[in-house]
Amino acid sequence: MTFALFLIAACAYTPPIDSANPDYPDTAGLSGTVLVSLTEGVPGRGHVLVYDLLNPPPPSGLGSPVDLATIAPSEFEGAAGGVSSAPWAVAGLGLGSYLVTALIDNDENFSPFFDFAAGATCGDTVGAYLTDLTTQAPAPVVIDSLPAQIDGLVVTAAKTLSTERPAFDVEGFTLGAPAPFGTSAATLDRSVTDTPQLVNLQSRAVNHPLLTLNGPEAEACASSFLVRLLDLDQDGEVDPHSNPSYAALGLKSAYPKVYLILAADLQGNPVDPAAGRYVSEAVVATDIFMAPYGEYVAGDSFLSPTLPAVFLPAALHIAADGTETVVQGPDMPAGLWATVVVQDTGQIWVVPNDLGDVALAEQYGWDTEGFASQGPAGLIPIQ
Ligand SMILES: [Ca+2]
Ligand SMILES: [Ca+2]
Repeated sequence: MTFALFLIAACAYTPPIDSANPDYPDTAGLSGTVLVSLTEGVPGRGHVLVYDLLNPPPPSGLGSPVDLATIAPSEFEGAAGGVSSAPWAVAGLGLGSYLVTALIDNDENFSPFFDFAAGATCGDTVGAYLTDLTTQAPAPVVIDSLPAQIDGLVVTAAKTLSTERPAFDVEGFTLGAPAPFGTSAATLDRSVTDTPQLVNLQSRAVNHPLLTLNGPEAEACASSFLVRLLDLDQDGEVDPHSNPSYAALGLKSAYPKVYLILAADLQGNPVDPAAGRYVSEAVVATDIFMAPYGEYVAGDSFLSPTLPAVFLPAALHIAADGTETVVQGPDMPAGLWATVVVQDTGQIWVVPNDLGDVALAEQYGWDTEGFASQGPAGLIPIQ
């Protein structure tokens, strides 16, 4: 088997298993209405996605849904170019706190069964069950006793995405500075701490029977990286990274977020899930976009076809029991690492993914040409 199984378990979308069973009483159900607000057209297929609050979806986490309700386009009532509504319901939930989100798949290319197709594309409308409509803050739904049934939850989907998912290839590594200023390197080295090491990502097009993404050159819905140079305190300077030890290195706060996740050892043997997860953040090298190289200032957001990210030889180890430990330098395991890019729209792309799974492609009769970089070859070696 390939790395896809690991990825699904680790960071990508997992097809939810609805454990609803009317004969099994100790579960909870949720139901309500989805309100979709569009400026033109009618809603496509709707998906209400339920997440564990402790494992939230991007951009605040890398969680996968624990349950899903699908709404056929014909179930929406309302006029074109206005507000439409439809009922939704899920069942079989356990105790816990949940986030409820909505994805209206207006271009009909969402599939929960393949990781590369299980995300919101440009033109889809997204939203959530909200605390209040002013702050747009998602509200947790708490289930503190079983059985339970909570009805009347209104999920509002009013944000139609104008950006595409950030599909990318791993272009290579440089030492000292982003390409073309740095020196190219064959791999990343966890023992090198005195010279910045960069992972260079290149956005790409996807032409596949289940998913078409424009390349970075497209005028609309380009599959570029949406870079935001955060300046939340509005002092004219890009804010320091929220992690103080990263900020001490001069790293800044910006989107996209780039995460490396250990997938296999250097020989390609997938990691044992029982050993927990290793996650390292590679921080976008914002300097490349600012003077003297670039033209952007704090607070700007713009599309870039390339994304250099600084690799720091440190990772968070999340044990199977949830215990978190930071490992640095040689204590960080050598191996092959997957890459996740998270935009602040919540859109993500993961390499490797099912596009590069040759066995899966053969099973479904898909063409694998052009997708080798989306398979195991796209894993990043860290020695
Ligand atoms: Ca879509
Ligand atoms: Ca600032």
